[in-house]
Amino acid sequence: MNCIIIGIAGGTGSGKSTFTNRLKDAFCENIAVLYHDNYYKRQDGVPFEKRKKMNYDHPEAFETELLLNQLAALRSGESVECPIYDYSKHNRSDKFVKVEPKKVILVEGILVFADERLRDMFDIKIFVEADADERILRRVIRDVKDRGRDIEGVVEQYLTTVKPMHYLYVEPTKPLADVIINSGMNEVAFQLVKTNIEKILNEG
Ligand code: UZR
Ligand code: MG
Repeated sequence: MNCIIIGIAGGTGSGKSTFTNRLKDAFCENIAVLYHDNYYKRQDGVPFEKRKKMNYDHPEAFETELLLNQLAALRSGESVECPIYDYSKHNRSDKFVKVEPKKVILVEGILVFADERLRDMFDIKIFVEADADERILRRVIRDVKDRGRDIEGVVEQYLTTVKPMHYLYVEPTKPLADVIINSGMNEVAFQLVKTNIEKILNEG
């Protein structure tokens, strides 16, 4: 199947999931969306207290091979069963979601440009940028409200892994992007990308 794969990367809390989900809401069943976060490696044998302290901001934390295989399957017209991650457990859940092949596929995640194989699959690479202070503020609120964390834990995790890994692995992928968007809440950028996807979908 002739499809366009769009990679959406950016630091934690930059608004890339918000941006991606708005596109998903705008196009519903007409596009497919894969989240790299759902492909964090299974950690079934690791106790919860240890899982809590693991480095999830390193490219090795992901089972990127599975994402690559599923993207290739979608591209050849097959549907796939995508894993679903559970942040409150720091582990993959036992649930799956069926994703059907579509003409436009979005792939979102902090490190989707850090893997050359993945990068090579993208026809369009979008990096969502936001200042570090805004990102951490958003992250604190989100992790406490939606991901079952406490403030002390979020701050410790941010300082020990999230921040250093951001500068080692996420930020250096910014120059690899075709487009850099100034925050995922940017309405003008959203409309530009949306119009572009509409054009691709209407091209028969
Ligand atoms: P976004 N993450 C967790 O906190 N726990 C997990 O079990 C798996 C992932 C975090 C991860 C990364 N970091 O910064 C973030 N840590 O999820 C990526 N530590 O998600 O881009 O939505 O912020
Ligand atoms: Mg996100």
